[in-house]
Amino acid sequence: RFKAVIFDLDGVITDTAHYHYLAWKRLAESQGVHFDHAFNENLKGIDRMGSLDLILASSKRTYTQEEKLALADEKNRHYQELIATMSSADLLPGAVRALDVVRAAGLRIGLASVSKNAFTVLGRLGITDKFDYVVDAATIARGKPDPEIFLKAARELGVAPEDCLGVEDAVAGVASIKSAGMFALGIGHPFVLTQADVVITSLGDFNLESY
Ligand code: B16
Ligand code: MG
Repeated sequence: RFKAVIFDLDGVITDTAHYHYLAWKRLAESQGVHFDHAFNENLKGIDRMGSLDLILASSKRTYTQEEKLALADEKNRHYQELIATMSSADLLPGAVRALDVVRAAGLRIGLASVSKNAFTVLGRLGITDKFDYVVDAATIARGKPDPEIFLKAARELGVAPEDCLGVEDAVAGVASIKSAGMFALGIGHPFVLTQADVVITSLGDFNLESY
């Protein structure tokens, strides 16, 4: 019944969430801010400057815009070091099979990641050519939970939002899909992704016919 499937990248196709965690942890601790996995959950799907603001809200001092940009840059350089050695071994279980099932069913395939490193990560994973359209995060004004990124993907794929299935692991991402008027498939836990229409543990359980 769908005409397109639009995937999130981090946490759905590959576990870059762990690399973001390591890079943010080092940055936060350099500013005297405690950082753990629970806090990292709040950052999933949130863009770079938005994530930095959430971290610095726990700092004792205030920061100028220039200082913030420098810190965001520092985090990104560390993140890029971490992802430089990624390969197809970093694909999450079921990811390639899900992409191939969608392709075989004749549906369009999009990628809606707010990460400005998404093209690099797709290249390292070796799956760039599996997508009909990849949103360039640099062209998006409002990050998730705003619907902009999923709506842009649908428009570029030439498919109406109600004919799209969105796949997301983050609370903010599922909210973005739902406010775009799409069907939301959550990857994770139903207690966390309460807004999703269906939640599965990983793409290993992806079954296009059942949504
Ligand atoms: P970058 P997604 C998001 O990607 C991540 O979930 C989030 O943790 C990260 O801060 C954001 O990308 C920005 O990434 O610093 O590389 O531009 O989940 O939308 O694929
Ligand atoms: Mg994600």
